[in-house]
Amino acid sequence: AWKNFAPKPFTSSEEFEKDAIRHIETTLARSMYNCDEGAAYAGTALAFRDRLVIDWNKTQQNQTFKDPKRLYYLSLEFLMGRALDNAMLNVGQKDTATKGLSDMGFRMEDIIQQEHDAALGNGGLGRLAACFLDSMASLNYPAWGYGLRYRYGIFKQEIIDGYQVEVPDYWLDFNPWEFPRHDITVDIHFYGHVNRYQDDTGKTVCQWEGGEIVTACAFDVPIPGYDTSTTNNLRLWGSKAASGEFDFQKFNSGEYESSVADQQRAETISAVLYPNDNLERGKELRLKQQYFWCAASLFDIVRRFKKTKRSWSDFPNQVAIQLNDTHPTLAIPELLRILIDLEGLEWDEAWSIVHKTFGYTNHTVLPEALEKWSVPLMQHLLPRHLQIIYDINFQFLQYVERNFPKEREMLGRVSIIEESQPKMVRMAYLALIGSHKVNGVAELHSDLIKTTIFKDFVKIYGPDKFANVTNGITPRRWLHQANPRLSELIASKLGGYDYLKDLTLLHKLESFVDDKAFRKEWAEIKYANKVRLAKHIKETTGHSVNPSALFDIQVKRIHEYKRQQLNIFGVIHRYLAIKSMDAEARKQLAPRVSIFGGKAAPGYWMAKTVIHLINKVGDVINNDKDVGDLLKVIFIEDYNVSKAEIICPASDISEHISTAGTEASGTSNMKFVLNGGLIIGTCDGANIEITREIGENNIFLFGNLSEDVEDLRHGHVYGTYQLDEGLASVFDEIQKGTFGDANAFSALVNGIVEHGDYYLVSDDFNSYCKTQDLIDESYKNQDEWITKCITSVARMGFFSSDRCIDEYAEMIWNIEPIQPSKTT
Ligand code: 26Q
Repeated sequence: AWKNFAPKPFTSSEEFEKDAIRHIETTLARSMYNCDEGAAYAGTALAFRDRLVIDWNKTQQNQTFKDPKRLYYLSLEFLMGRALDNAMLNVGQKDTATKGLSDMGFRMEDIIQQEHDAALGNGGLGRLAACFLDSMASLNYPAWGYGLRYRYGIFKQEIIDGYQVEVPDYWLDFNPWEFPRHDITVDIHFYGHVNRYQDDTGKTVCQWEGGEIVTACAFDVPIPGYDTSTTNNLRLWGSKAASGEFDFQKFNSGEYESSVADQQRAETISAVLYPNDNLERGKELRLKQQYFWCAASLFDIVRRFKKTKRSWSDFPNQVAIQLNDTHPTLAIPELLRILIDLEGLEWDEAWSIVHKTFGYTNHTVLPEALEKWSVPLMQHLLPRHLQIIYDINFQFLQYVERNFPKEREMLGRVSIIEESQPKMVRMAYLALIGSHKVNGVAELHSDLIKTTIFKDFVKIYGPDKFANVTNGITPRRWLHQANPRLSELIASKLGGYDYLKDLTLLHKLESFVDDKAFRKEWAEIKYANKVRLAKHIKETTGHSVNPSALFDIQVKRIHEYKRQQLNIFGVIHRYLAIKSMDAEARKQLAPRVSIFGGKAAPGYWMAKTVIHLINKVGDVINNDKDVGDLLKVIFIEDYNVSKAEIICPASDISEHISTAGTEASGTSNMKFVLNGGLIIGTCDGANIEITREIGENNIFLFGNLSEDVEDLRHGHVYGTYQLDEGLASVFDEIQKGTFGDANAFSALVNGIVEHGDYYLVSDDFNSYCKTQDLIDESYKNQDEWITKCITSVARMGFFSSDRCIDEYAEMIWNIEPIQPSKTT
């Protein structure tokens, strides 16, 4: 029997110090004489990591032993942010470490901030995957994440002269949270050709030959759960050159340079995250990333299954795979290829296994975001997979033809292959056909996919193939860690922190809504959070903002459909109103700070123009003595997860103002309300369900409804277009050159005035401005305002990602939690 050398919980701050210092001196080989904050961070992280790793090993052992059905979450993005605070929360003993660090002359907040964000994602979809991992571990589900280990995450954004400049995000200098598994590798095949022949028994066999091999190497990241020892695994694949005979030959024959070039080409696959959010571009390297990661993950999953010596028909009873959007759709033909070409199963048998295994989550109805890949590219890169896709399509179309003999025109519409020039593979159709369930991410969105992009498929498969799972967020990071004082205040009223595990317990807060002392503390905490953000703004932009002003925040990726342009036009409108007021009228105004943040995809010119306009408008308004504190416009550079943790607790109002029917769900809306801010928003995505939960008196809704959007757009193009008067005055001001060269913004203005106003900015402008005025009035009555905030928080329990994961587990994955092992 092995002796148990597992590190015990720290019994004192001295013991923590001893451990941290040992790591600094031995693991990092650094002297304590020049221990800076970076070293203190490393020592702290490694000391906690030691504890984490023990639970991780035990969890994996326990899961191997019990061998339950597991869930594999395939996502090209995991937007994890920082890990240390979360590790301390889940391991426990943050207080002990805080004391220890303080004895060493450091403040815990500063040490936490030393960590580089793990930014392997663009926005909502990637952050959702990270919240899901947190919930799956916290609820003891046997679940793994599979992703790519990008060397460069989402770029860092700098604002120079009002323009976005992209800087590479090299984040792997020191990453104590990943464990390279040099022994876990998979060889991945690209290019080549398919050799089809008959074997001895007369059976047709396909062999994929030639081409090139790249090796996938596993890097594992522990995912600790809250208040449980369950620690799940996130496996990220890095690419490197295959070390086969071939390369040695090259090396020996003196082709050193070309063998190094091969090496670099292989490493390119996992080099960089594509920075597009809700936009697809058919780049070969992106398709290579997708296949590389799907093939490595499936090989790993199948290898694990095969160790248990079960029969193949048991596969869907042991394995559930969730596809986070269409990015991992190649996993479907890949599993078929493994079962048919490598394991010798018949088509029907293989197909039945495959479609019971997969579930597909759709995150968008925007046509420009639906993934399509050209058939010639697919033929070149993945010849065998293209054949399999054609086979799937053939079987599927036969089925449709048999069942709907009178609707032959439907065949072209639902075919996986779009008959364009060149032909294209429609990935969403492939994902849907290859899965047993398709889900949207909020009620409206799940309804919309059934009536728009997947309408024919509802007819073909019936409505039961479709489901809704409204998104959620983890309350551990987005309440407890981001807003520790609010979390503590809530715990003091609810008698502990159980609500962090069952967020619906928040409802008990409603009985304290009239409690004077509670309300006072609530207001003080919001103020303190605004001071914290004001400090950040001062340090990063040089601007001083008044923490007593109304903080109005819109932070998210910059996209026309999210309508940051509506917001900034509204700001200009407000500015013009202030300029035309007399001193008396100005005194009546509630001072406001309009805060923006978010990245534009580097190639998205219109989005970059919006950033430029926001900054130029800020330059003018912030320096206008007439306006003073009444209005400030701030653009926070490089919005990311760790900044969101400072920003979300500091809002009075946040903006979720997408054109109705375009934002699938949104999740920052949930983060802001959970932190005691109110929302101005459209009837879109999860805003609708937030309204239903918190009550319509507690949210500021405006604008046209999703069912009217189509007619309005049609009217713009075929009717006589009427620009909103208020918006016209804003455009006049821009045209005058008030915010610099008007030409710089002409595309933005013309898109609305001349090119059909696709996102209905003008249609919603008046309603938006009036609603903002309503907010001013409402904010003046601080008593009522705080009541709204407390009531809203009390009713946000539904939006925990724990609820969300339980719904997936029951409705889609058919998996159960397993008890963590008790042995020490
Ligand atoms: C596709 C092909 C090629 C390159 C990039 C992409 C790509 C990358 C990222 C396409 C889409 C994305 C990201 C989409 C996304 O974040 N969607 C958001 O998902 C959230 C979680 O469900 C929702 O809350 C948001 O409403 C939705 O916009």
